[in-house]
Amino acid sequence: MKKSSILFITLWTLIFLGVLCAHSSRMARQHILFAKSIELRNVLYDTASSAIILFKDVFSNKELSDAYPKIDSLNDLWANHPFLFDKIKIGQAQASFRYQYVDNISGEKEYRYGFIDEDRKLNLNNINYSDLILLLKNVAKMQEPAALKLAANIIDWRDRDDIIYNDNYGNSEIQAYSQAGYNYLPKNNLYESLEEIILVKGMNPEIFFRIRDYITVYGSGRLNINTVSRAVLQVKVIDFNLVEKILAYRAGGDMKEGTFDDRLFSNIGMMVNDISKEYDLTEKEKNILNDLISSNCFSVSSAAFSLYSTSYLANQKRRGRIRCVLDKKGRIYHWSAIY
Ligand SMILES: [Ca+2]
Ligand SMILES: [Ca+2]
Repeated sequence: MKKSSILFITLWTLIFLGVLCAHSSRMARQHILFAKSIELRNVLYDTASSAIILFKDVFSNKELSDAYPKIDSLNDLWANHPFLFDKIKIGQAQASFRYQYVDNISGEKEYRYGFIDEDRKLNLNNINYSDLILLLKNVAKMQEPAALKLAANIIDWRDRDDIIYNDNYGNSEIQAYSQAGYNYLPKNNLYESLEEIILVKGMNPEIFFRIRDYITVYGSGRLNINTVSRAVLQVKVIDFNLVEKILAYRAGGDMKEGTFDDRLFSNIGMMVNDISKEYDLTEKEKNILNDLISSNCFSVSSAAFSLYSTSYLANQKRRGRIRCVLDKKGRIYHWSAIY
């Protein structure tokens, strides 16, 4: 009897100890995971700080060493420089400012290391109705009637009035949103983030994913002719041959973007002259360009830049990503982290 009760107590003690052990090892694991997520969060913050310092350095060096410091182009250091922007040491961790670039001449995709300028994209806060329709038709592959409606809705979101844009009957935005089952109204103010466009009536994730690389809410509101992408140029210029000539002029003899022989547009007023040195422009093409130049839609520099960074903790698979939009002075307009 005595023996069996000792056995009983021993068994229970063992079970208790076992449970205790399992519990504390689980606790310990949770502690380690928690510490690592704090570590990752710290690394992401440190990555953002390093990015801003590196970025400001690149531009202060550009002021000193670049023959055209006021011009931002695809062969600048900020656009692609693996030595500066890949495998950046941040304490025990490592970060990479990598993004996928599509060459506008060959259509080939490649990874580049650095920043993407926002002034190569159409600005949601000043894009006009006809450009929006073209963007939705060309890039989002929408049919004309649907593109017309959505373009109007995108403008209605930011315009101050409550009347549907370009509507013959002067129908109300408020009525349209409530009839479609939305429990909110158009903002009637400027877009502050890119994702805000998802709230617009008729917008869906599929359309958004197709156009998101070509639209922005940051930057000067003018298109940097040295960096603007083919799809955006096609919306703005329309004439296919003229788009080809602008891109070919920019890419230089090797017909590749972001290389040493790229040609810069240094003065918007000289664009027609510059292109004419390499390619014959028809009278129609010259008129198109001159109209665009006088509407003041182009510039030769960029005012905002995006960073996509992936950080890896040392010797681990854990990683986090940040997106950051900043200007040359290091002012941050947007910051988000994905753990
Ligand atoms: Ca409105
Ligand atoms: Ca080139």
